[in-house]
Amino acid sequence: MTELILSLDVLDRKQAVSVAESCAPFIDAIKIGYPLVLSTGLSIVSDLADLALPLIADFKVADIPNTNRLICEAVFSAGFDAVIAHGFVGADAARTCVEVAHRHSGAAYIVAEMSHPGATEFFHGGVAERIAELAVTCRADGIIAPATRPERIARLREIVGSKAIYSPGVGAQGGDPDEVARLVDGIIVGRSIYEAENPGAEAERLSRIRR
Ligand code: 3DU
Repeated sequence: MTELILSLDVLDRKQAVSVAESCAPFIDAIKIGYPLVLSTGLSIVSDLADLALPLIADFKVADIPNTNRLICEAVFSAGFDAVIAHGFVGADAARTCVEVAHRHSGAAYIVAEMSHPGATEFFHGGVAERIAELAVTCRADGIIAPATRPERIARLREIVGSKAIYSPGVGAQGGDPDEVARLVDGIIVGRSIYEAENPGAEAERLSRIRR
């Protein structure tokens, strides 16, 4: 069944914990990025630990191999279960993230193509395909692909095969959860859930339409 991943991009610790608690019965993981961590510090990881859900660090790691290694070591030491890294930095840098993740029994996902309109400025002409190939070569656990362009997900699926595809861009960015859920292993949803009047109810609704 397609997973539902909550993208917890709120800035307030109490709100983050409350949204996560209300959604917990209906979601498979929580994705945390710079907005929340820069607002609350890494202690938000222990605040969410009781929910016993995998925590994915969406830091889109994109540096030289040594710096990627230092970042990913800090991510897993903080208690995260997975990290998201960019692939455009090249195989050596991306592979470092995968190696650190696996050493910590965690997972690493590589951004193959992004979901916003401006992404097409550089993610075209086979770039995303090459990054998806890199993700396979580097033994990443999966890729991130855009829910706003289902035809691109289908193309990238041809390259990564049974590797996981997680897809942001559902809801607020225009992606259709029904259409995308059929193509991917997990949909990543932020604003549609945490800005809803009742985030738990919205998470439950999305959990019912996923395949
Ligand atoms: O648009 P939403 O509010 O559902 O949030 C989507 C999340 O996924 C957000 O954290 C964003 O930074 C992340 N993301 C994308 O939206 C698109 C990408 O290509 C990669 C990550």
